[in-house]
Amino acid sequence: MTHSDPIEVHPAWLPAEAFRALGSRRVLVRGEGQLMDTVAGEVEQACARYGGSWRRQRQGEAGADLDGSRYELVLALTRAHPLPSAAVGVVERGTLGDEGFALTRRNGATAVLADEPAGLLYGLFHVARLGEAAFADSRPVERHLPATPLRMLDHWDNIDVHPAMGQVERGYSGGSLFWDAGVLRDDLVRVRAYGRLLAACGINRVAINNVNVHAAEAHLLTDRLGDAIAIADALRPYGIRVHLSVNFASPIALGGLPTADPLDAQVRAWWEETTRRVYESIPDFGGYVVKADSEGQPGPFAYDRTHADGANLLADALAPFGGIVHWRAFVYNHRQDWRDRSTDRARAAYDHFAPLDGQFRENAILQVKYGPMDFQTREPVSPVIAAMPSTRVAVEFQVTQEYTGQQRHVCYLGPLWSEVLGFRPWGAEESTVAQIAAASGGGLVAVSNAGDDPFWTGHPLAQANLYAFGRLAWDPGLDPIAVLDEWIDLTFQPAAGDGGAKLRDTLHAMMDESWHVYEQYTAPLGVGFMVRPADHYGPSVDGYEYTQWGTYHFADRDGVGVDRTQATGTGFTSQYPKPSGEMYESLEQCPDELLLFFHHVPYTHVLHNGSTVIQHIYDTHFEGAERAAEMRRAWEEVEPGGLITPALYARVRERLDEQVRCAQEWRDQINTYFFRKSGVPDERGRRIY
Ligand code: GCW
Repeated sequence: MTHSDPIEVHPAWLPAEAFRALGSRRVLVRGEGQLMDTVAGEVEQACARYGGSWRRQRQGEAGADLDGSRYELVLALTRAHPLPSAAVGVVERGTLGDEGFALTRRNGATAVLADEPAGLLYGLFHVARLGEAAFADSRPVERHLPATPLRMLDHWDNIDVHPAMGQVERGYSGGSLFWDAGVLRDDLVRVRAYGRLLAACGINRVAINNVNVHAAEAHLLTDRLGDAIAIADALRPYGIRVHLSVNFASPIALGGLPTADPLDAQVRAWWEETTRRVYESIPDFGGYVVKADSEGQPGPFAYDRTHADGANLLADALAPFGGIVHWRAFVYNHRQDWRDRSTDRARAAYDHFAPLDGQFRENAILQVKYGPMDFQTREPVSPVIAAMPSTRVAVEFQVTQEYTGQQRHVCYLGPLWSEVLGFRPWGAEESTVAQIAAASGGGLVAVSNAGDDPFWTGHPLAQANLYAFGRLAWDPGLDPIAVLDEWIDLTFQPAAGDGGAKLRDTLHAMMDESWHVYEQYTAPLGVGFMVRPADHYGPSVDGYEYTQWGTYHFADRDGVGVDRTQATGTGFTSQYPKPSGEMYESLEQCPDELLLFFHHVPYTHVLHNGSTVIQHIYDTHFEGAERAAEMRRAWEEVEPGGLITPALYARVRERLDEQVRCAQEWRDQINTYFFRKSGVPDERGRRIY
């Protein structure tokens, strides 16, 4: 692959250079199975390129040349027999689980051990991440186990180009990796490469089609199952299992039944038989994802049944095969009357689902968006996460930047996710969101941002978000800035050397706080939205104010914000346990960044940071737009070369122009709007229109 041709697919965080260190060593690979073949294939390629040598040892095969001491890197299953000497006594067999691995270095050899092949695959990519450091000094035994076995991406890809939503709903990276205008792509090489990238950051499941399941897509379950089979075949070598989003009304649409009632015997039989056929062709099929009774999608309400009835129907069909149903909690009234101040969209998921705790089958997972509204730049953690102790709960993030700049703006989301994952609803001594999701057996899910764009993600720097989601799903305790560093070093490998230090500093300067910068120039203090309706890009302060969608800010001449308190508002704060509920209820304790999510306050209200709300709005908007301009200045100083190809440089540059323009537009519309509403001038006399 040349790096100057703009239509070449960008290698993202797996350029050949990432394998230089291991590819120039003597490597022994020990173990059988499809994933071991993948590991061996990776090692073979790397050694062919960088002059190393490698040997695959088969089960039971012995010989002088197989003594581990001849090798600088040994990748072996703990059940390997005989175990290469470098790997003897490193870990006790059976303690690393299905996906974990152990790594150590002693007597000049690095050993990676795993109980199962998937663990060695993750171990191999870990060695790539370490680069030369994997072969320097000695290392005590490190054990790496994922926090949760469920680390999943949802694609919102359509088979047919949807008239309003296009090939990929909320996709900003070109077309779908899987389908092109109604047909499965004939060449799935890119899908395999995608699986490789995902495995290298720790993802192990992908739902391939949009949760809004339209007519053609519903057929993936039956007569278009071939598409899913082909995609599963392309992803399987990297340990990734395929899931399908299904339409709840499928028994009617596909099965010709008069009903989709979850308690109807024929409906149950239809799902059982359909599911059995899926497993006949895809034995490692992951399961179903369902958006039901939400934004027009069919669901159990049509038959006076509950969401638990709906989810359990599918769970029962999947159970004999070890499959899972992900049932989404994104359910709310999208035909609200803006005049009605008692209905609060933020309350909806909890109101619908909390009473159903304990009613879901063991293989049903409730998939909850991280915030109560909809992937805003700033939201409190959804109260549903702490409200369902007897339910498996998965937390859902959005890697695709629907509300965070649509991959035209630099917005590194690692810090947002890390904050959510580390939040403790019951207070300082209690579980974090990440622990709740893992302990409940729910795991983490995110909407993918990848497409057929040559850079995968539209904005090349948005690759970091995909990488970071995988890494945080594997280990939610990682520092998101350290994860960014990993991504920089892998993607722009020469940056790891001296010449790259400046590039790394530049990327950190642009990206570390980019989420915060984006927050500064968009909707203030957690109030959310203020985006252009429909496409959700760019400012439109009142765009949603008088609509049916339930996303209001209630600004008038005196103040702004949504009163969600128990005392005087919608009572949403009562959905939280102590102490988080009390913190949000109290005007004094509520964190500034969420103030307008929970309270309606006068413009003169003084924040913890000492500023009034109105002055804070002006200050953050001037500052945010200025910091976006600084990002562009920083990038202008980067010199294309090495892995910063001219095409990549130009793509980032062009997007920064748009970010700077759009940030100024946000600044001016927001500042002007609030100046006109409040009549309060900027203390610093800056230009407001
Ligand atoms: O964020 C909203 C999007 C919809 C999406 C929905 C969902 C797939 O605007 O496009 O539909 O969320 O999560 O289901």
